[in-house]
Amino acid sequence: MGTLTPDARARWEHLCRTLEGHNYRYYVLDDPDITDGKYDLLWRELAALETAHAELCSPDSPTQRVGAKPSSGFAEVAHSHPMLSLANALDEAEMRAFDRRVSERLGHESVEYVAEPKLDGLAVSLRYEQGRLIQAATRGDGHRGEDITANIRTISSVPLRLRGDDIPATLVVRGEVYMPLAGFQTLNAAQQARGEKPFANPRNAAAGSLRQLDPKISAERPLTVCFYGVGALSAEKDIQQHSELLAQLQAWGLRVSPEYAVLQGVDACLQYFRVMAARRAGLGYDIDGVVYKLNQLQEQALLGAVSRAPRWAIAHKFPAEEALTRVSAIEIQVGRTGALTPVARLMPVTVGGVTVTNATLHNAEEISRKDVRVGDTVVVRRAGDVIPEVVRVLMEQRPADTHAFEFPSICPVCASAVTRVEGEVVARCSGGLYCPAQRVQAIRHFASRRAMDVEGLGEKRVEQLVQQGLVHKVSDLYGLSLESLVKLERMGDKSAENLLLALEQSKHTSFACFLFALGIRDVGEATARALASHFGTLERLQGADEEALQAVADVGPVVAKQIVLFFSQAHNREVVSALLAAGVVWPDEHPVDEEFPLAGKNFVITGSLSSLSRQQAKERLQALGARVSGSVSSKTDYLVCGEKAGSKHTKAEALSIPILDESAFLTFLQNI
Ligand code: 5U1
Repeated sequence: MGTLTPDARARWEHLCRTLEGHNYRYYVLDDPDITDGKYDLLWRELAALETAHAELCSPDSPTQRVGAKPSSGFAEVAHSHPMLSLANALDEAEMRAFDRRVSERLGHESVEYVAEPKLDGLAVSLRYEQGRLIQAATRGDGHRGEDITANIRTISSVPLRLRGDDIPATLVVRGEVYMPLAGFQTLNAAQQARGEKPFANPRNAAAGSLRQLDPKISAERPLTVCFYGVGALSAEKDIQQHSELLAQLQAWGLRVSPEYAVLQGVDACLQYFRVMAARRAGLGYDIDGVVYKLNQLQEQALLGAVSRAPRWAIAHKFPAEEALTRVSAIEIQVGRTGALTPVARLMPVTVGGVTVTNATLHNAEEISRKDVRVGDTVVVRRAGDVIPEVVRVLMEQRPADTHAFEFPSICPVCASAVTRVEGEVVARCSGGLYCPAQRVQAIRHFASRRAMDVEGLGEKRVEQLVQQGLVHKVSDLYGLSLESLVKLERMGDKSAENLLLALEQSKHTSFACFLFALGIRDVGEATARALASHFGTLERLQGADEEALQAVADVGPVVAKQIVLFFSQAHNREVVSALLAAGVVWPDEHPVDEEFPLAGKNFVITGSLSSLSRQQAKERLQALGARVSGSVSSKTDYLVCGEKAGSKHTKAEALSIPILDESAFLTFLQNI
């Protein structure tokens, strides 16, 4: 190894900068100014210098995209700011309705939007600190994703360092990783040549490529990325518009869609949609619609978000793809809550690049309205990730010997009576946890990733445990022994040990995951989180009556009733006690109340504040345990009101909610 001369270091620096510059022109600007051959020469010179002088090696060097070693799994990453999803508009009327809601809320005649194609890939979040890529994560459940940093670093269009001299201290940038069609076709040809299964579509290929434990495999896959927003941006920059933000991301070296456009009003949006639909087949990558966002960031902040999606953005989806096939059987599935869902088993058919063999028929009413029968030729449709559905029957092709489907009056799994509550379309098995199908689904739900996260408890395994009588209720999982497990078919010593280990590990959970895992009717993840942060402890939650429960922002009368009903039933209380006795624990939601003096309090912030931004005010309140939401309701405890407050002020007055102007708010914070 030679001595490192100042000249060699300077040459190394120069080569790194030059190659970064060429990467930027090629991947971000789509305007290369050097041939591939010349680029290769520079790259090799850099690699040779680094081989000769190991001390030059830096993780940010353009040669270092494929260096990481395979790992044994993906670590979990908590998103500092939730990764939201998008509400959908499925046709022009829904798009116009969205625009009307936005215009009314803002009090504007015509709204300015930014439009861009909706890429059919995987959402990712990248964190840059002092301009360096330090972490990349998948969306996961929006709050926690998987650490895919090593794989993301192999994507050439992802800068390892941001460009320019006005780089933010922190930038969390959000975008979509996808596989262009040309790369997808080459990859599939290579898969087939090796005798391996081809990927069904570019999205699956991109997902499979990102989830490789060996980054060298990801590096060989033709992935690219496009960024469309930020999760966090330290406050040095004064950016007022989403279009400015996109231009700034591009200037920092982050690829944004070359198709984005600023549009005035809904008609311009619909015209953009029509143009994109016409251009879709020739774009060279899959898109499934168009995304519109309010251009003014202040207006985005004013509208806020509901549950998982912002009110200031929408995805206008292209119509779903359809195909014809034959129904070979109609079966009934029994879900976790006993709901009976009729499912059509179909002759395999490809719809939008995916083979479909089952489609939902939703419920008894739907099946009789559409009159779907075994032997019928039907139109099936799939749109995005949703379960395929039977749209209609081609009556003219119906064979002579078909029979109308008779919806069962007893559960096909446990023979309990099927009941239907007045006014509800869903028919349910009345067997409760006596019904093995409900038990299997309840246990599957309990063990699922977003609940207790027990690896290795798939549907087949749970069915086996239930059938063999080893598990009757979720708490029995923690009583499983090695001896009983190894007696099961297809269960080796190693798998049994792994399952016991996974069960042991799952005991360390969070209060919210535990609540979600219990499978209380109507308590989804968001509600479980809201309950956990509001009540802090299981004792307080169990002791809450319907009125106290309704003080939680996500909880209305129906959900409150379900929660009270759940904890009033002796068998549920026994399961909860057994789980705690088995060692299920979670860290305190509010370790010391003095640290979270505003826990359980709901705030809304409106108007513009002069001494701090609304975001800063929100963060201060959240740090004190408060919940900050976007709209005033009877559950709001305080309205913080800056200059030019509008309808929220009026509504808060009407509901007699305490209103804090800026100076009262600052005094309030000081006195806490
Ligand atoms: N192009 C684009 N895709 N996409 C997906 N923009 C965009 N924005 C998103 C998502 C989930 O979310 C933000 C509006 C929160």
